[in-house]
Amino acid sequence: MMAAVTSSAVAIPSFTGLKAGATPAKASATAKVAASPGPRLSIKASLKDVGVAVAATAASAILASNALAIEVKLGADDGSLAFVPSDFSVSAGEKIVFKNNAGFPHNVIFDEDEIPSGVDASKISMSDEDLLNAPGEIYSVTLTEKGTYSFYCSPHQGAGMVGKVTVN
Ligand SMILES: [Cu+2]
Repeated sequence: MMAAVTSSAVAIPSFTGLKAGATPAKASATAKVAASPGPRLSIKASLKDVGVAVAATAASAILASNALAIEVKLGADDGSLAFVPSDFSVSAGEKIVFKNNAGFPHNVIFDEDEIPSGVDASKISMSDEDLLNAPGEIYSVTLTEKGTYSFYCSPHQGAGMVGKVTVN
């Protein structure tokens, strides 16, 4: 189990690192790097994650390397109320596709107090009344400001359906 956790957690930063080299960094994002806790914290957090998220995280990293997008399941395959993966990294400008998987309806709301300053939570979140009801339904968002973003599913926040993405 620990070996699987380590390899999946390392796969994501090394992949995003490759893309960062291929894509010129936006000048506006440069100032944010110093203020950000950086990717190290998120790697440590990922290492603490255990359970069903692990295999799915590795699969998502493979998907991302092919499609320049990361897919996040809404609801785990075992039906538990969770984002899978729940803690991940993307490159600035990489598309994040949230896809209904199990236990819906779900939505995706970014926490206005836990996103980089200057980012408008309402512009990256679904509407609070909007829900993804059908199997396979998706919500896509692209984040361009570097930093750490927390998000949750409003119907299931109390049940622990929360997540975090680090934009590098
Ligand atoms: Cu939900």
